[in-house]
Amino acid sequence: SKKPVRVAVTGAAGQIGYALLFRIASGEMLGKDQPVILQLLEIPDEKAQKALKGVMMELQDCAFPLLVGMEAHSDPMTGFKDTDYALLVGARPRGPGMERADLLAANAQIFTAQGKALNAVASRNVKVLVVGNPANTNAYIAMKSAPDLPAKNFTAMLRLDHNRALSQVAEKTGKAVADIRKLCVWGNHSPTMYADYRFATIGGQNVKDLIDDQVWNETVFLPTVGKRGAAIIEARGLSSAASAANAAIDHMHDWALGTGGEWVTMGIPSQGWYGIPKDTVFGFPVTCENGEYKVVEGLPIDAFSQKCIDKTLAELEGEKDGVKHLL
Ligand code: NAX
Repeated sequence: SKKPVRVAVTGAAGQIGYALLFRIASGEMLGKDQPVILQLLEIPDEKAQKALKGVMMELQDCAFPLLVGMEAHSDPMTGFKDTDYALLVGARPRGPGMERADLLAANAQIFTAQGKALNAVASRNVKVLVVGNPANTNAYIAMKSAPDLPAKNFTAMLRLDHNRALSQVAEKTGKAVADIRKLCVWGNHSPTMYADYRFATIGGQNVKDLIDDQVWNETVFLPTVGKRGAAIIEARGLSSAASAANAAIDHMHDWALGTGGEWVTMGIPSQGWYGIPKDTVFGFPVTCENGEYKVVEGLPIDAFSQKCIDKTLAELEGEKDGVKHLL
């Protein structure tokens, strides 16, 4: 049997953590033949640590055959020891009266410390996924704080936006989600993201021809995908959790085990692709193979798409500027 791998999850006692950990432990993320050791991180706060113990009791009660070890931590320097996969879910939410700059600063502190800890103690091949918002900028901060690790190993979650876009296209065309290929989402995990079905196909047919409605694209599709998080909060009274956890599973699963040539979206540090400045953590279409992602290059960018990409990029560059003095 395979050697166990170490999977660290921060914010383990939170909403997303509760929808995520059981699926990692059951093998849905890394495969039904891959034993895992969970390294669970929460803030030192007594209530959070107690809640974490409760989640661990439930994990234990599932008697997952693949769950061969489990640890509770409050310090990333111990929590990330030898970690192979790190899912950074915990972040500082925006409190009442909190300015954007305060939010960026509070999260910069968390992700600087976590980046430094990964740099010091994690596996040299650690694959990092940042879920906690602002996800792209938090991934950028962690990456910049871990100079001894490959920058390409730091990623942000755009997969929920990608999956939301798939479902909207399936609903609009009356086709099955499973048959949609070559869809992608560019940019920041925020309402400015640009979900792009120009290259998408369904059973060999062009989605653009099937829909053929730029007004729908601009006035229904993009706002629906972009504001889906807010719509979930409005309906459920709580932010997306199970769908976010599902997207995190998809992201790590595909990165580790490959996409068989299919496109998915990952937030990754740019190497200059499509004119996105180096190191900006941006959503790109990628394929994955042998544990590595590869950007789909050479796609034509029309004027409308360029405008959308410029807008989401400007937002990200603004966030980057906002944390520059903290790095
Ligand atoms: P919760 O508030 O339910 O849970 C967050 C948990 O993280 C809390 O238990 C908290 O104690 C813990 N935490 C905070 N700082 C920590 C630190 N420094 N180390 C370890 N643990 C820490 O939030 P939840 O609904 O689980 O959402 C978590 C994050 O995901 C939020 O930042 C949220 O905005 C973000 N999201 C990102 C999405 C994406 O697509 N990238 C979508 C869903 C979600 O909104």
